[in-house]
Amino acid sequence: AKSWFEDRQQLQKQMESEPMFGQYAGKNVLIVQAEAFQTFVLGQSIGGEEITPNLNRLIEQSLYFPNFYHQTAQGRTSDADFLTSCSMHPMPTGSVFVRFAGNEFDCAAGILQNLGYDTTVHHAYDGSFWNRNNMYHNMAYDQFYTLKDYQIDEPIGWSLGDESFFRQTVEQLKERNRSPFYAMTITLSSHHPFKLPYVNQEMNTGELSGTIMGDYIQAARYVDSAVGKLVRDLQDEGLWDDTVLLFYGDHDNSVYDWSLYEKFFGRPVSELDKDRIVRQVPFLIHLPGDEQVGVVEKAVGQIDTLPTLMHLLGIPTQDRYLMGISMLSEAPKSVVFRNGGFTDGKVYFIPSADGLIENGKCYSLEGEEAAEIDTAACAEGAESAKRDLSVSDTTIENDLLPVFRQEDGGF
Ligand code: GP9
Repeated sequence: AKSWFEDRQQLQKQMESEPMFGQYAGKNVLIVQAEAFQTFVLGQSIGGEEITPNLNRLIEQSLYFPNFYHQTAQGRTSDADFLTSCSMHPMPTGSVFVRFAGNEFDCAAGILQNLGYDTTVHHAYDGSFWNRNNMYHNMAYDQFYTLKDYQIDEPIGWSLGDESFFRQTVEQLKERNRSPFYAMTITLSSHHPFKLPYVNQEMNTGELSGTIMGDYIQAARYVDSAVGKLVRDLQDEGLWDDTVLLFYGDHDNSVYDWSLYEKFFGRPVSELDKDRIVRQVPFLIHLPGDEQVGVVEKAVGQIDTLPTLMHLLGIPTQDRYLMGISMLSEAPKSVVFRNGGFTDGKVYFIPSADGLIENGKCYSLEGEEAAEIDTAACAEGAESAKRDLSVSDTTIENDLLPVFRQEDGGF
């Protein structure tokens, strides 16, 4: 496993000579991990009304990654948190947060705390859910704001509405009055089954009204409004121009009735469409000053989030054990899914249940229309995906980071 990481560290080193390295050194970082928020609702309208008007505008002022994929497994929201914060794969069963909260990892909060950042995590729910209390302690957050730190003045779903959650989170950050800060926020209002109070249902969802998809779209619209208010709040508080904002979806919405998607898109969805719809979640980075704006088409995944942040902040990672690669780097990469599937942007591999590569499905993404091709074209990538997953599993199961560091001569 260590030699795999050494190769990865060489690729990661490449980012230090790339243009954006360190361009946002010392800036605040605010992360929004949005519950079950998927890419397919972005840029879409129903009856002429945009579902996500605020995010659509924010994307135009940000670096946007349309080919970003979640890589979560059974640990759902906690897996997304682990992937993005610690740049390793989730386990095939259970949640790393629950099973391995005592391990050593190289996570964002710890790295940034060492460099003088104030590190906080905010989630308006029971702190013990997903074993967060223990895992966040391990990840070196200065404070974990949980349900008990919020006033439930907007009751929605499991606890507090995202609008109030963001407003109170900005107040918490102001009260702390420390900079630079690294704040991770985890939303909740768009949790399955997406039923919002009537007053929060802002959209007319047309023929989807009364279906779970209609409810999901209402929830997406509500989250979009909450993000719009968060941005205005950050502007009003004078934080906007000093803060790198990341927004991403954690995982899919567990709605697998494909007739609803066919209604939504007004066209049939293929097997490949289904796999991509389930795995694609939004990812955008808003950078202070609106200086860096554009669409990055590269295929990237949640595991690449931490290296990307390190790239922007100018923090070298060649002595860290991160499995991702900066999304802003030219280094080639593929996105590996927990089921053994992968994509490098050119091909897309869907594995079969028996795990035999020749029984999987390999698609070419090049050309006008995606087309199924011989699995031989995906064989090397699928082998490499297996290796990545097994390196991650071995490292986590045996808590190898302290061993690696000892071999490196201490840390
Ligand atoms: C609960 C929230 C939901 O705290 O993070 O987690 P999920 O059920 O989506 O994994």
